[in-house]
Amino acid sequence: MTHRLLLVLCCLLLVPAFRLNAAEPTEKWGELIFADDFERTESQELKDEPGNEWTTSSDKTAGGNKQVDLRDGYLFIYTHETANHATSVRHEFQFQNGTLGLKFRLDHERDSLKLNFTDLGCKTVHAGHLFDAVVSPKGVLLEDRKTGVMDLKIRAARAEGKLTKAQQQMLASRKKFFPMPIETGVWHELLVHVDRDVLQATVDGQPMAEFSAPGFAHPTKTMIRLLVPYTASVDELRIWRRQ
Ligand SMILES: [Ca+2]
Ligand SMILES: [Ca+2]
Repeated sequence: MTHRLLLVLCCLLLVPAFRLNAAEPTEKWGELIFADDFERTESQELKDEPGNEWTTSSDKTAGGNKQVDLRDGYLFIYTHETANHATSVRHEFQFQNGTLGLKFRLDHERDSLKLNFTDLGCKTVHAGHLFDAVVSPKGVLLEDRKTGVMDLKIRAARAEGKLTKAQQQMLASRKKFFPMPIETGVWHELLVHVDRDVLQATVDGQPMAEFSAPGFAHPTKTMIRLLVPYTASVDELRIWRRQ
């Protein structure tokens, strides 16, 4: 029994802490409300089984084919050749202001990883879309979709090709791309800070994107969706709540 206890203690000590290149104390990001290091395996390798209350879109968008694979202590996400939509990997949480951190790896130039902040209870938008932070080998995109392309009235006008000039200008003001090469094939650390109407992203400790838009201030962010159109790997996901 004592040996087992020692083994457990040793394992706990060996679990790597969330390390950041920037020597910032994480305390100022608020209360840590969720952490996942993906140090587990499925009971089978035919279907998605990410565990820890993650859900995936594979039954709905890919005929139930496996698209989310726990491997070597991280989560590999890919979109099956028969899928009709980017794979979505979802977890509930709740904050108004807070920080989401994770490690990610993109293996190909076409790869990207979208962090889609969601509130399925928000009825003015399509499918709960509030805003996105998207990383790709070319840089980071920040986009308010709540008051932009996912607003139901804007979405309908867009589908009918009836956007006014003013609406087009408004949509252009809801997103910003921050170019910066992000090396493929290696792990990076991403932090996304949400504070009122400001969204900020750092990669490997470098503040590289900051943008303000009204949708970021939505009071209840209640779900994160990781959206992957090709492939992406994630690990050491953390969520801190400030408010
Ligand atoms: Ca891990
Ligand atoms: Ca696996």
